[in-house]
Amino acid sequence: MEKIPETINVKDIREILGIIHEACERFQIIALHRQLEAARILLEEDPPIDVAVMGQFKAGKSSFLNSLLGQNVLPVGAIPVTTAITRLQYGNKERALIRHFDGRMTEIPLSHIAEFTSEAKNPGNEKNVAIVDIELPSMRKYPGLRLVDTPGLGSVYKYHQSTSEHWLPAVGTALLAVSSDRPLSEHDLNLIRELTLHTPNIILLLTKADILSTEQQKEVVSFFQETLERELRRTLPVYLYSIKNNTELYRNIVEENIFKTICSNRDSEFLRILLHKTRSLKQNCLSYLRIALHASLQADQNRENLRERILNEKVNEDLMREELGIISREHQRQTRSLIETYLEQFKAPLTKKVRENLQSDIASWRGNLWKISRRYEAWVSETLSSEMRTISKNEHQNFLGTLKKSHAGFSRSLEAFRKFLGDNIENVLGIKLTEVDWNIEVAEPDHPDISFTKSFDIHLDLIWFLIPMIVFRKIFERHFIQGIPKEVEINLSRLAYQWETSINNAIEEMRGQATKYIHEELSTIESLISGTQGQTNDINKLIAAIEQSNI
Ligand SMILES: Nc1nc2c(ncn2[C@@H]2O[C@H](COP(=O)(O)OP(=O)(O)OP(=O)(O)O)[C@@H](O)[C@H]2O)c(=O)[nH]1
Ligand SMILES: [Mg+2]
Repeated sequence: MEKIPETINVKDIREILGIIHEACERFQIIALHRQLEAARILLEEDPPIDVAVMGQFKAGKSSFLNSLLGQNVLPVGAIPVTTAITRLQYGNKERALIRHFDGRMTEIPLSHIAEFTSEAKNPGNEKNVAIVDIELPSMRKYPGLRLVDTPGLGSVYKYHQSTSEHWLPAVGTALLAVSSDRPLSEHDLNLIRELTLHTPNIILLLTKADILSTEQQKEVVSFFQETLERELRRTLPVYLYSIKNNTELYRNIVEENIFKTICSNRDSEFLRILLHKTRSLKQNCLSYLRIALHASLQADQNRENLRERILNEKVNEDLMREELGIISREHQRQTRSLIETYLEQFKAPLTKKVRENLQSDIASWRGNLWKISRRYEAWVSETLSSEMRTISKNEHQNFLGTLKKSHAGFSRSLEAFRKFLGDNIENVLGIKLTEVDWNIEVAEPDHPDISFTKSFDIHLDLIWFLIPMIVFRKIFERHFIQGIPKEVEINLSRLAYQWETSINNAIEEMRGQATKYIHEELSTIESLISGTQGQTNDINKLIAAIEQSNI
């Protein structure tokens, strides 16, 4: 007999049933719904213990119950009869309540129950009877119990079998009726296996014992035990019954050993049954969850494989970053010399032009050396700034070589990346990556702010008061004019430097765009591949929670 550990209480059962319920909902374990519902009803409604008589059709189930009650309440017959689950419990007056599948309930006189529970009057359960509840004063002798008559198994009426099987998870104690003329079939063994999931109490009832001699009865009983031992590795109590011979004797034995025992320990029996159902649910739920876990692990593995095959070394983000970095550095390095080389052609004509202008302008400048020097500085600054602005405005399109080349480099690199990624996705998943416009916008470099600053080496003008201009004027004029080529060179070089900074910044900006494209694309793909993940953890948590329960 299954022991109830002292530490077990209803709270623990409620808790584990809650977890099992959650698991069933989460993973659609429909197979356990009936079992879970049966346990929930026991827990929430504390109903009487359902002592159900089950077994093959025509085994004498209904006859046995009538005989027990000393009253012909249930319809019996030589052909398959019982068509609906019929529960009998104590009530101070006789009455019968028909519960229909649609929730309707009707009360009928007890004498009319065959209209609803027999195949002859309710063929194929056309009246949609879910359960018939009968209340009888004679049930007073079985307090806390409900006797349940069930449709027989194995007859031509498949509906009878499915009705009983559907009800099975609700069973409290099972009396398996086996007729003396058909001792223990494969059906009976299967029923025992099934019952084992739902109740700790299975008792064999050898009905129609009158058709066997005492010797044959003994033979049948030992045949039962041997078969059970061999097939199921267990023994079960066996009781005899007959409505024809020695009925009184059989009834007393059955009442004393089965019914009285249950009635006098109703509460602990009830808890034992609930505990059995809960443990069975626990085991079943665990085995379903292990299947789910297996599938989930497989899915994780598949996802990991997919990930590796799609995001392989060719579409590796770090490598792409590196490649884009190389492209930008390679071109940025050349920007300055490219511009300087281009500007070379302006040097001589510009020098010539500025010199000539200075020559003609300087003759009219008056004042001492200090004044003429300031004038010179202002003149050079103004003239060259304006020349540089003109060159910058007219020629800057010719400075953009490295910008254009790096744009082409980035675009090629992105295109190759996108192709590898697309090919991988197509190979692995068989789907095409949608075309996207991956053009890098050419960043327009800022126009540098061109302005000239003073660039004298020797500050002769600081000693202007010592120098008589009347004598040295020509020398200084020559000195200023000779300084022009250097001024032109410095200005052109500065122009080149300013454009270099601006262009290289633009290249850098394009590299940023390309890196961002790649990052976003890979993150998207990655999250799509691993999007469905997360079940493994949840399943493991549920398994652990169920295993930890001390039920
Ligand atoms: N000889 C003998 N016949 C019995 C005994 N009990 C029942 N019968 C007969 O067996 C037949 C079937 O009895 P039921 O009680 O209708 O059997 P059941 O198991 O309820 O049948 P279903 O409801 O169709 O599954 C009837 O003809 C009964 O008279 C018994 O103890 N001895
Ligand atoms: Mg019957």
